[in-house]
Amino acid sequence: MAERLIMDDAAVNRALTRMSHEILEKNKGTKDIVLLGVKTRGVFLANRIEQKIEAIEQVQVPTGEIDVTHYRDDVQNQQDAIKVKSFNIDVDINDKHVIIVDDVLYTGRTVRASLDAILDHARPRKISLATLVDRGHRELPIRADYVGKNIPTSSNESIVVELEEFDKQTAVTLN
Ligand code: 3GP
Ligand code: 5GP
Ligand code: MG
Repeated sequence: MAERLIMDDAAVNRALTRMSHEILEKNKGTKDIVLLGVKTRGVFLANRIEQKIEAIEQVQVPTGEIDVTHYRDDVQNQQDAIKVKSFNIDVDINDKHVIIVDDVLYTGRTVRASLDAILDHARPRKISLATLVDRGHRELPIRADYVGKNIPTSSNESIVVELEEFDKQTAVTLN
């Protein structure tokens, strides 16, 4: 199947700038906000949003990362020991407004796993979701509060997200 460029570097940057403004507008500033990036690329996106918010508001929003590999309901051998080990949030999220940041939202199972991981260990006041791409096909009642771009896909297509912090360039392509 032919590759199709959906967002170039500038488009990704603009989308993240808009999402940062939306976060600030909807929450009337940065109070109590904590950004949690879902490994791998969600972590870099959360860092980019943190930097944009700092440029706009001169406030550093606490930003951490979350690895939900062992919380996914389609992963076998989920032992509690592994669950505890995989929870590695180094910021205090109790009574905070946690914004989960991920690259692609698809079935919603990763977000469900993130909610599970977070709520097993803390009680945030509120949890929201930001995603660079929403490709549809939800299997759970989950939606994003902040979306970079809605990209309708068929199940056999895949969205490739590249970020220059991790890949050789920044781009979103449909394969
Ligand atoms: P990420 O670590 O940036 O999220 O899930 C591991 C990687 O595989 C992800 O990188 C994601 O980009 C890529 N990927 C591509 N298609 C899929 C898919 O359908 N499901 C999952 N879980 N990951 C996918
Ligand atoms: P979900 O759990 O919602 O089905 O999928 C979300 C997670 O799987 C995201 O963290 C994302 O990295 C990955 N994912 C699912 N579909 C795709 C896709 O088409 N492209 C990419 N890059 N990642 C995907
Ligand atoms: Mg991801």
